[in-house]
Amino acid sequence: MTTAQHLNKQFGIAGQLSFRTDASGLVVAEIDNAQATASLCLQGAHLMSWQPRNQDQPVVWLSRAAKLASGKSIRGGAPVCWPWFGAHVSEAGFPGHGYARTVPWQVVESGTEPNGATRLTLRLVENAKTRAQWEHVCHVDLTVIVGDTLRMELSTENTGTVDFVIGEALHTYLRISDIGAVRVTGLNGCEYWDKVGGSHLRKQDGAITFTGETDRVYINTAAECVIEDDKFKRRIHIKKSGSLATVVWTPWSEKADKMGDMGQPDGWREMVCVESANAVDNVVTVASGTRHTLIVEYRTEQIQS
Ligand code: TA6
Repeated sequence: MTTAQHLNKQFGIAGQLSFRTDASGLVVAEIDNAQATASLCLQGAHLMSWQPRNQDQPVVWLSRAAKLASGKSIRGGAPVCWPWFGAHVSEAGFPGHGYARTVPWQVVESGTEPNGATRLTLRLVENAKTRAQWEHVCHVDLTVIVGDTLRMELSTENTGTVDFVIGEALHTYLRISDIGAVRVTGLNGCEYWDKVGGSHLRKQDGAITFTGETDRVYINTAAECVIEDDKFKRRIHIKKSGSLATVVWTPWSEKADKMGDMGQPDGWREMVCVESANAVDNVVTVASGTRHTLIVEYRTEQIQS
């Protein structure tokens, strides 16, 4: 029996949740319920797509050039950045945004919520490779609850005897009509590290609009963000808890071309990242014997014309 067959037997839910083996050999969970569809690659606990049935367009964006491959990150979806965000503080050879998104996770629970949404929980599988980059003893779980809203809970439990510090993010790519036509609200007045052309501390004035590469880490903010998309006649609400940093990113054309996996033509114009994080000034100390959980809920709202 294959892994997918075992998972279908133990965690599958008829008419809602099934597991399949992708051509790459990676296992993918497919969620298809009355409220929404979603897919999640078990490697990295990487949610790749989410589309409520009342939406003409996906809400979570996946590059048309996204490739599933063992040990490689997937372009788009909601990559799990853990146990550090960005470059490792001292080890240049360690992967950017941590290793969690490129290692195996195992399914630990599935179920149906009272409102009919589908719940799936995965746990990062520690091994010699992960311990070589992170010596702390802990459990890292991701729970996704898929319905006409999407809830993601990234939980770090320190089961060891020593406190440790993590950086983390749900690095979510949201599907938009066009990067030049949307604005992000909710961060007015917040300080942010502008990472384009160095690293400069600035203050947000009004809504965020996009005219070029934008790579900002907003700090000390628990604010709900909204992506206002007049062309798609929708707002995407991003409400978080357990997170004090929000990252807003578009690579724009030159960086997108260099990355080579944003999908043609101009796939980069169809996405913006609004990432719920704990990073830079807002890394988190997880004391021995405690648990820290970062929670994000995404929902859409139609804009009446
Ligand atoms: O979150 C923004 C960012 O840190 C950018 O600087 C850019 O590197 C982006 O993440 C994508 O990173 P990735 O490792 O997924 O290519």
